[in-house]
Amino acid sequence: MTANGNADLVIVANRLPVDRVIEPDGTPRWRRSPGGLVSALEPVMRVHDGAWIGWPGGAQEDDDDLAPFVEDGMQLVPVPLSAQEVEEFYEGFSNGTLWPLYHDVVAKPLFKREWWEAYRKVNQRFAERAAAVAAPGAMVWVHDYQLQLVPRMLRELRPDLRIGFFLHIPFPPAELFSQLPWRRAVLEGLLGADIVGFHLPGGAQNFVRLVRQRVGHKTHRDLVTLPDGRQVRAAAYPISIDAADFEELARSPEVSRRAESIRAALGHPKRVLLGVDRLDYTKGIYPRLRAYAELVADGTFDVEDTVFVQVATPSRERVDEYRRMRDEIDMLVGRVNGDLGKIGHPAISYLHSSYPREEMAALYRAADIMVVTPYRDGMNLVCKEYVACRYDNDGALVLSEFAGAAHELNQAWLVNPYDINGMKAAIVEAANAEPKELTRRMKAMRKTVREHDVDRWATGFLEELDAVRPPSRRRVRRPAI
Ligand code: GDG
Repeated sequence: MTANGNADLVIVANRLPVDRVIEPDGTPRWRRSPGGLVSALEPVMRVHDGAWIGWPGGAQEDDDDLAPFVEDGMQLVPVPLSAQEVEEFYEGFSNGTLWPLYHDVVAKPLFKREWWEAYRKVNQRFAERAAAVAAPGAMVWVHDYQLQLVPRMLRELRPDLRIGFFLHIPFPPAELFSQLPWRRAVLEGLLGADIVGFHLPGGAQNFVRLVRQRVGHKTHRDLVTLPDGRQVRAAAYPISIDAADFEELARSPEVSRRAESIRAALGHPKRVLLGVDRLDYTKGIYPRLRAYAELVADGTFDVEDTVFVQVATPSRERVDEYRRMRDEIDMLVGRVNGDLGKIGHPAISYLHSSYPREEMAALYRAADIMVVTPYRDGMNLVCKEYVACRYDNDGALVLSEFAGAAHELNQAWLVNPYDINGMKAAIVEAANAEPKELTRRMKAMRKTVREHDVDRWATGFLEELDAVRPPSRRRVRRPAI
């Protein structure tokens, strides 16, 4: 159906919603990788005869097995990357340049010209795939920092399309963004879209200001007017989770039993603190564990009745900065447990592993205090998942003010992750809060998460994109894929 250009809605994202797995007998097969984005978009994809374009993961040198295919009613279009492109486009420019630059330069971004060239080339490939599958006048929704040049490239190929872009990470202030040698090309890439979406109004404002300063276009509030009269809107669309689905999972007898067995395995402690993050230097795992260790060392918490469970999901392990950080955290956990743990009672139960969704829900159910302390985070879904799972209106959330989610979940104990004493005080306050106080805060946060779920996010964005006046249908060039 859609491989010949019939898709009314095209999602363009770095990854496909499936992973390529090789069976023991050597046959490759596709396995669904469930995530918030795909479950939010699945219903609209079906209604719209949708297609999803993305990298299947891994390196595809001479692979001829990557033709578009249909899975669960969705047309999936793999974009292959060579080993060199994985290194230069994905690990290099996306995760070694843009990721740290957009997260407050928490780590030093590397600016390498060959990485930029790979980024341009791969973005062009994504744009060509999208141009080939989109129906005339279709909506195309491009996602995230890996694909910022796609909107412009795609508009050049298909001026008839309505193009939306959403950035899942923060958009930095002009002072930081301006370090990027290719800043103007990135801004112009994004301006190919009709709507450029961010988590927070601050991101949209940073973008509009940069467009005015660096590209010289006219701007008024959230609107940019291009020389040809076309208008681009920059606005905030805070992402969320499928709250009802998470709550249902948390209420299931299996998850409840598993939550109890987690607490039993921890020795029935009085108090369980929990951290769940991709092992990423932006997530503030180190200062959080340090703050906790100091509270154990000074006797505020006793390892006999309190434990901190930290799940750190392996991530981007081939990028140097991630390897260094993993070593630092390994050392910290080893030292803290060596100095402060007792037989059968480590201060920190550290798990460098990834788990099924059911296990995540059980961990959220088992935890009295969820500690989420990124130095900078576009939104942070983990804290919303915790809130969705606390259907008894209990449990405390300690949340960094530098996570996008802090703008919505302001009944959490908000902390500055750079202020260790401040974090310690907030954790102690949360640990000693009266049940009534916990209920008051959790009830309010649950209302927010329930009312602003991922479906509302996706539908809200797409309705606005749908309302964009279809541009003229001159020059419809559709490259073959
Ligand atoms: C980016 C932005 C923004 C983690 N470990 C496991 C697992 N997870 C799931 C969590 C959560 C998701 O991964 C992580 O989402 P976050 O939002 O916390 O963080 P990023 O991965 O950095 O996401 C972020 C997001 O995009 C969306 O726009 O909020 O700011 O950085 O859903 O539950 N899930 C399973 N096993 C694990 O071990 N099943």
